[in-house]
Amino acid sequence: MLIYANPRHAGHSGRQEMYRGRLVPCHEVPARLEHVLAELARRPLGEIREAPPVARALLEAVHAPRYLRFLETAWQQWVALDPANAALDALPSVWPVRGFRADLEPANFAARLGLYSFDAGTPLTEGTWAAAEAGAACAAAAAFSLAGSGAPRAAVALTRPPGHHAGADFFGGYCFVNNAAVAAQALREQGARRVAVLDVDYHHGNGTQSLFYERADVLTLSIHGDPRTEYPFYLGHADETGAGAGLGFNLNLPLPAGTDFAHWRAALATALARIAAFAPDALVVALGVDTYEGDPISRFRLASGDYLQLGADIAGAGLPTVFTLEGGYAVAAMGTNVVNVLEGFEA
Ligand code: SP5
Ligand code: ZN
Repeated sequence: MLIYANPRHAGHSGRQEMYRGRLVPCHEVPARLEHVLAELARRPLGEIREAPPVARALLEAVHAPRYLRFLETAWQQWVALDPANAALDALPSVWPVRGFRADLEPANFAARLGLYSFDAGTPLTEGTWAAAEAGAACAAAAAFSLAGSGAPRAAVALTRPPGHHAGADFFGGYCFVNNAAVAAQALREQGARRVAVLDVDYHHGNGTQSLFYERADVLTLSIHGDPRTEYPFYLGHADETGAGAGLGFNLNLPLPAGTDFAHWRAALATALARIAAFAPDALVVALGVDTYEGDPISRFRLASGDYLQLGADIAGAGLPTVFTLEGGYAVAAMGTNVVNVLEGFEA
């Protein structure tokens, strides 16, 4: 398999996220990806490459242009408010909920930060845009690498920050640019007639679901902690099945906190059966390993060895596959768990 690494990822390094009235250290840290790279050095699975720049038109096929323009210059605007802000992260604290105007872009920076976000857990830092854009470039390059004769069966985008919570015009859940959606859109644009996006992160992929909710050419599926108790709460329920032309092309498989691999794997079998019926030309896997039993913010009970089977089950779909990297916060186990999925896929 081909692996695309993001050379800019470490520039995105948040200090603190809001949790229960306190600012606590960020869970989504650069060391996560360094552990994956270290494990890939121990267990090589393929050539590791850098990606060429991502086309703006591809980003704009996924995200609103005004959102991308905001993200590009948000850090500079934040520091312009007060030079002392350079030592702080930008964290939103005000949002336009039901009944407010979301069509207007406020002049006030804090108001724009809130307009384009949905939580106070996702700090925007000096290197956030560069990291997110370079991560999307990895996702696009991974998708494009699967075309043509002699193409590999699978390509991996080592994306950081993650992407699956980001929607057309909002960031949140540690995500800014939806890398899995960029990969799916790139696959469509290079000729795949139908693409499935399977999200195995502990948290529902609300951004990916919302981006494709009214489309029949991209089937979205997510296996995740039940949003009645788990983040992101407001989306990811079983009765969300798509709308308009996309009706029937979204499948949510929420599972209770405490779910072990045997029960998780049964949900995966349901998802894979739906994918087989859809008969896509390619698959995108939004690969979070926060389903791990040791994850500090999640409550499934997958063991490190289970990820080998998970990868093998996904390989059983028999499809050209792009992996994007999503969550996983047991930092020291991150390399083992991610590389186990990829090794299981290859076996
Ligand atoms: C990509 C991804 O996995 N995003 C997850 C975002 C979760 N944000 C909410 C985290 C709540 C933190 N709870 C801390 C519990 C400490 N015991
Ligand atoms: Zn997650």
